[in-house]
Amino acid sequence: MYSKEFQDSLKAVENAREANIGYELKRMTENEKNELLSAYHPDYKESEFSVLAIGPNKGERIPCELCEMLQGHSRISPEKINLDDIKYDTDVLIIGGGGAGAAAAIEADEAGADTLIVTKLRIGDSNTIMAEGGIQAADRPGDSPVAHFIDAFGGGHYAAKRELLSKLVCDAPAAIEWLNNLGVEFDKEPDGTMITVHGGGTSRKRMHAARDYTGTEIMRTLREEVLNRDIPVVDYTSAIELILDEMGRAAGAVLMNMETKELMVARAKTVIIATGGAGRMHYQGFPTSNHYGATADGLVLGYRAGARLLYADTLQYHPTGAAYPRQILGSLVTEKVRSLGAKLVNREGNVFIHPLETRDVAAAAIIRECADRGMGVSTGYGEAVWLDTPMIEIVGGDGTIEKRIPAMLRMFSRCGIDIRREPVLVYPTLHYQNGGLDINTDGMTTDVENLFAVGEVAGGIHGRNRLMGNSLIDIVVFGRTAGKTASERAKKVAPAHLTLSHVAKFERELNRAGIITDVVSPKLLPDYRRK
Ligand code: MEZ
Repeated sequence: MYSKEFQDSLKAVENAREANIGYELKRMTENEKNELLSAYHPDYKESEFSVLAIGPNKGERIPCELCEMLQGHSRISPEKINLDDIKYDTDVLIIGGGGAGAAAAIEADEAGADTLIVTKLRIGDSNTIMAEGGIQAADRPGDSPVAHFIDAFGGGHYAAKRELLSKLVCDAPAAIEWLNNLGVEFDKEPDGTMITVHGGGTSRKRMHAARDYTGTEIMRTLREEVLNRDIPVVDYTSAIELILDEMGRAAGAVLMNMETKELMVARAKTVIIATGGAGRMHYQGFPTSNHYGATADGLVLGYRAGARLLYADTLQYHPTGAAYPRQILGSLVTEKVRSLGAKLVNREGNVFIHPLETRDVAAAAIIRECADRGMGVSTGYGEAVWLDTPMIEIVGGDGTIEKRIPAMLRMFSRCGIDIRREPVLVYPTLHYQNGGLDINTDGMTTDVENLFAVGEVAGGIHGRNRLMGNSLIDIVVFGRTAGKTASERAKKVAPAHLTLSHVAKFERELNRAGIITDVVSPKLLPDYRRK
């Protein structure tokens, strides 16, 4: 039941609603945004960062929790692994069964390579299925890849690797067509035209969607295609270390059965890391919108094998994580809610930020509203602001919520909240890893030959902040490219001598740097047991 404070605040929001719908808050200037970010965005909280003492990014600042993982001990003693005892032998080994891994597998298979997916949970358990609001592609009249590039480059603070972003926006329309042909049920007008809306930071309506379960629908389709093609998938099996050949090229992985802990060797001619993000690291204590397995594994595997990270110090806090009630704390309240007309308002019912500012800016504005201005609503376990969802039905007409965002309606109605009539409480939630392994336009890591990284584990495509809908498109564009290239390269790789010497070398570096730790990595799963 709502407290007196809640009820007073709710009344204020209701009373201000009509006026707020017509109220157009100006967009912030570049300077205003920078000031806001440096004062309130978690990426700028210096006490939460450490400096790496070893490895390819030695000397760089990264989140303390990630630093611990990257400088942790291996799960294996390399000398105890018999690399001649090969359990799986394949051309292309794909680590991770989310959207990027599945897209890569389909293209590798299409190109004729023997392909194997290993995944520590089940195929489809991934952040892909957690993405709700949409997928971007400039394929409508009046839009262009150039406009898409400009929006994403600015939104990412001009830090994206231009060649990667350029590939993303140029290949996006074909990727949508590919998904459509595979059977993704995009929202369409009766004449078949795709319905598109704005997302934060977009200058054109280029967000395609399948209601508000876009990622789930895309994953459903990709998963079916993988299974229809009989591409082998080994579930509940994690990769815990990469294997290299004597030339330092990726050549397989040490796998671990998640239940029995049995260790196995997979030999491959090329390896694609598609392990996703890191929300379950709960950086700075934030809740997360991520799936259960998002624990930065791919960063650890790649880093130990010598692959450099790019922008590992920047994370995305989605502005609208559910803040109430507690059982859905941190769950995603899709940005599409704001695309459809809902505004963010404070405890007094005042609009304090343009609803479609980029995510980092909107998140920082919410944190400021709660931390500094005393304008948050106390939930009993934190502070939050309102997202005034009933505005959607006023702007779009009765039935809009049920038609366009049924998953949101269902999530809150299970908690006794009808978002058509009541606003919801939100606060930033850890949503996306902006940085990751440094790659080229083929999706291959810049430092380790024949090692590819696709999806959230890769860095540089979006710069230091990502726009909504650009990760669902990146998993398809770069997943497909990596699958094709990995398959081509696999044709030219002769079987070589396998080694884990990089793991032993990393352990020596830990010692030399005087790092004493009992952390073992990759983490694989979060630990929520009470200590
Ligand atoms: O790209 C995303 O992160 C996404 C679609 C999320 C959302 O708000 O729905």
